[in-house]
Amino acid sequence: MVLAIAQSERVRGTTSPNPPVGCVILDADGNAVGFGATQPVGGPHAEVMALREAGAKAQGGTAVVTLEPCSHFGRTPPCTEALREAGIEHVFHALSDPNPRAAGGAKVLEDAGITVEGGLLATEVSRGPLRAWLHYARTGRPHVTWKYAASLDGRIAAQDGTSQWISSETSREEVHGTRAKLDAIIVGSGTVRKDDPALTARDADGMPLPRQPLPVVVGTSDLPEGAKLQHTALHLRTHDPDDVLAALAERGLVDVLLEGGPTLAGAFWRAGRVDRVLAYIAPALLGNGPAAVLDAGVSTITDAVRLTVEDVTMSGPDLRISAVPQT
Ligand code: AOF
Ligand code: ZN
Repeated sequence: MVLAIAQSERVRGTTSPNPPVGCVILDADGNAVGFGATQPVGGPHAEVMALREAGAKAQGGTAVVTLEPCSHFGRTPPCTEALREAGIEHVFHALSDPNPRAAGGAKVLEDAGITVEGGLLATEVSRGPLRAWLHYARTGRPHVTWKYAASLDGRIAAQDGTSQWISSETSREEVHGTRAKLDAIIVGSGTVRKDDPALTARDADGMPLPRQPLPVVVGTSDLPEGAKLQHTALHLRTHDPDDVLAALAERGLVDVLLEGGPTLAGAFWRAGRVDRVLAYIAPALLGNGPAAVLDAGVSTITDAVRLTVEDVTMSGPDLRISAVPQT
């Protein structure tokens, strides 16, 4: 399953609105003989890709998949049928498929005499490669990660507004890698006026990475003439997070990053539409600068938004914190 998760990770950001699923086929002796991951929409699912590589070696073998194999004719034929035809005798999966159209694969496989076991590394998969899609499948809304870089005292700029560069080069490079695996990046029109961002995913040399998320600008005012995002971004003339998310869901965008600034972040918090926080905290003090969120709807301590930290790691000299709101 660790290898299947690695396959999943490989295609993250290329499969929406479908989930990035990974699959490994073992032959009858337990050797890994086929690896596969979901192809872009309309293309083969992970199981079919892995079975193709395994060929005749799949006979009497085992399939390990991050999601329960689908049982339906969608844009592609059912994976349960492909597994059965290839002579697979055992299936291990991490998570059941929450999509009612595709679910029920485990039962179909068992009825065909194949042994099925679910729940393998379920937490790793549900917090990892399938997190955003699971949220989308359950709520119909894209999964929102709010990302920001701040000083140790929670400021995103100095008193005079200067903000380049709070976080380290290591952290900034890491953010570019993260961007390439996402469907969209959202910023407010205020950030466009102030910072004129390009919102592209670039490598260490500043070259664009092969996959680019859709830049999205939120706000009612026009973008300034000549702004880098003027002709590339989807401009949504609203301030309501739910309008934004509905527009993105309609375009099949599942995994989105909210990047700035503090006014827009506040609107998403007040609407309860932040699903995860990714904070880069630099070991610096800025004192009087603006805070990362402006008005999160908290007026007294009992209203504080409480989060659970999932992960803390160093990113160069900075701290990277991943946290999710408590429900
Ligand atoms: C799998 N393996 O690799 C993926 C699955 O429209 P379709 O035919 O592409 O089906 C999409 C649905 O299939 C999707 O909503 C999800 O329930 C499941 N995705 N299933 O067996 C895969 N990506
Ligand atoms: Zn399938």
